[in-house]
Amino acid sequence: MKKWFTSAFVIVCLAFTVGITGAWGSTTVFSDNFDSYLIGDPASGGTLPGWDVPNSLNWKGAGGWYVSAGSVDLIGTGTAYGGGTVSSWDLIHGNGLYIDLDGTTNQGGTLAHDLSLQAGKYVLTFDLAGNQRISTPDLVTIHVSVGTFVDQVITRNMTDPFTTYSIPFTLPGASTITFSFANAGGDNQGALLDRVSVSAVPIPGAIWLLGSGLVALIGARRKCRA
Ligand SMILES: [Ca+2]
Ligand SMILES: [Ca+2]
Ligand SMILES: [Ca+2]
Repeated sequence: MKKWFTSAFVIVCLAFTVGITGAWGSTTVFSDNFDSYLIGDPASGGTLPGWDVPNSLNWKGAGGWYVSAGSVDLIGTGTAYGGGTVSSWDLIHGNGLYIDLDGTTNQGGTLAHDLSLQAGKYVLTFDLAGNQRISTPDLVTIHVSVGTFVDQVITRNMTDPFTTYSIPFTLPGASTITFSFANAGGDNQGALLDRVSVSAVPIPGAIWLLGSGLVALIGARRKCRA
């Protein structure tokens, strides 16, 4: 009888694990790594007069992104600074393009995006790095408007690498949310933002089913002992 329980327990545990793995397979509903935007594209405010190389300083936004306060820069691979080398503004190589959250107007920027979502559980994920240039730390407020606001302040020091952060939130009903990243201060050297995504997290029904399976098994075992 003991053997039967051990085998059954192993099977349930395996199913439980598979169930969790499958159920946790969240669906990405929004994703942007900024790599698709055109450097120097005037349509997105990319080219400033008098600069001798294409650049996207004081980026106006594209792909649904907009700047609601201050300014931000679109920098990274292939960008350059007034006559500098092409890679001079690629502060952390290997990330394509990314955002400097404090543009070139001495006003820390707020970069925002709207998104229409159904009711449910979600997680906002993004990578944030230090400014890589000056020692003053950057404070970034991440704001998600979901009826009741979700705010999180993250501090990044100068040499901090890209680190992934996640902010979960729940939408009680279908609505359009706004998520934004606001860099405090204004010294033209802001925290760096890349790989922003929003994923729907399904409620793992399989866990409940398998959980009740476990309860039943424990009950059966007790019965058997008695
Ligand atoms: Ca990128
Ligand atoms: Ca800047
Ligand atoms: Ca700064």
